[in-house]
Amino acid sequence: MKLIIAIVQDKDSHLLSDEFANANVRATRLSTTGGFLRAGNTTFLVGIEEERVEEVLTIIRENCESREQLTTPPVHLDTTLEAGMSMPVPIRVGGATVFVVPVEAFHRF
Ligand code: 2BA
Repeated sequence: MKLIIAIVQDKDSHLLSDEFANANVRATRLSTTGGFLRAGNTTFLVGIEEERVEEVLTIIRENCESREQLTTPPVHLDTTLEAGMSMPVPIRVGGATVFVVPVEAFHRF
């Protein structure tokens, strides 16, 4: 068994939940916060048999969209501008950041 940890944008999380349910994939949603943007995102925990990992990755790939977002860098990082005048810069936030990790044991009591 594997544990898939997928961090996705909030905008994609409802559709992804629906698609997991349609495919009979059990998942837990956590409300999380990105360390860089400090904005909300959603983390899914999916415990799944090894032979279904590719299926789950395909569902994630097909339902999570990469988007450009404007962010204002912290003033101390923007050396080109006077203090207090940081300009928004575009960054591309991924469709999903996914970790696949081995599971030593799985119990459902
Ligand atoms: P955030 O940390 O809020 O990052 C949002 C986006 O900001 C990132 O998109 C990336 O485009 C940019 N970014 C992040 N750190 C940066 C840095 N040090 N310098 C320049 N740009 C930076 P993604 O890479 O698609 O990440 C989306 C979210 O996935 C992240 O939100 C974070 O919550 C999570 N994440 C990404 N990589 C991770 C990792 N290695 N470990 C744990 N969580 C991760």
